[in-house]
Amino acid sequence: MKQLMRSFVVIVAISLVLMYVVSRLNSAQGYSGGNTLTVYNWGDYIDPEIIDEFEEETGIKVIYQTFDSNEAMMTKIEQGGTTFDIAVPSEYAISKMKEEDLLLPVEHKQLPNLKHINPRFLNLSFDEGNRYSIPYFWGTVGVVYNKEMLNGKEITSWDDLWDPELRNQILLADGAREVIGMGLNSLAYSLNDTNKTHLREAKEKLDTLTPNVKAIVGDEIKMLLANEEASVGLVWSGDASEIMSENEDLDYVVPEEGSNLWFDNMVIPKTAKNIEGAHQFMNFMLDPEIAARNAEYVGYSTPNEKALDYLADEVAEDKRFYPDEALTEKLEVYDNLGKEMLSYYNELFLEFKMHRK
Ligand code: SPD
Repeated sequence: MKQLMRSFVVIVAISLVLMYVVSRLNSAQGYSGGNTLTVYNWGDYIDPEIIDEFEEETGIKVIYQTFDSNEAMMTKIEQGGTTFDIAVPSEYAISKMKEEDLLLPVEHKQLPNLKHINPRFLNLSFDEGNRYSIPYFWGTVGVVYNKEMLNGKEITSWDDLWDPELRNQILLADGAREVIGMGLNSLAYSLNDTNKTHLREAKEKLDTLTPNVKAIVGDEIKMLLANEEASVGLVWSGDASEIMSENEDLDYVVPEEGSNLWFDNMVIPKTAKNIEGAHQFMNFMLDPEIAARNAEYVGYSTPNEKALDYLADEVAEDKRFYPDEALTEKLEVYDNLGKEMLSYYNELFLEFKMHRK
């Protein structure tokens, strides 16, 4: 009997050690579950103190990873090596991920703070009924420019960027749809154009912008423009807003020919291990006070109506970053153009990058 008892204790002890080793290995590899939550977000897109507060309040440990394009994010999620509990794709990527069955439905019952979102940002065509995605930030694509460096010259149109006086003065955000989109918009084509002749025309027009392009860069675009390393940048509105608070010579414009209106929403990938934690995280980010502080920190526009009460009036009423519906109706939201067409956009963008070398 004693022998049996001893064997039992040894087996229990070995099992406990094994369970501990497996859980350590899982968290070292970024696997989530139990008391961890793996969040996959754009770079520079959250106030780190908010993550700390979420951890303190819920006892959940956040493993945080970043990406710099929808394409990179989708590839990683499709490959499935690391499992994520939360990701933050843009609208066309959400539509593609839904199509590929990569997302779990969101339980609205677990999100009491969802009521704070302005209905204008709910039930959009890429995710009717918000079955799979919950608004995080929104904005436009436009041009940030340094009024002093341009000697008072204003930028109003995409074509202004082709001015020979801007030689080596333009920084471009590293986004295929944004850059090819600028070429398309400058030719009065749609941002969702799938006509290959139009797309090639847009790429050829972009090639002629090459002498003015100083670099194609990621999040460092903000630091370079704020430090006046270049006078003009093709940026997402939130990046412009952030650097305009650091350099008062900067201004932001959405060119008159038109541009992109985008939405970044939180989703739960199908492979998520901590679905309850994912809902807790979503609801936490939807809290008006948290959403306001997050917007203040990253510079992007919050879809949370109640959060606007916590923001300074000059921020919440700035039409450059909180354009009203009359203005946004003139802008285009990217469609999910399908795998083949998205690859074609990427191919043209790569060719444009090579042309610069
Ligand atoms: N540094 C954070 C950038 C996030 C921008 N998201 C814009 C998506 C446009 N499709």
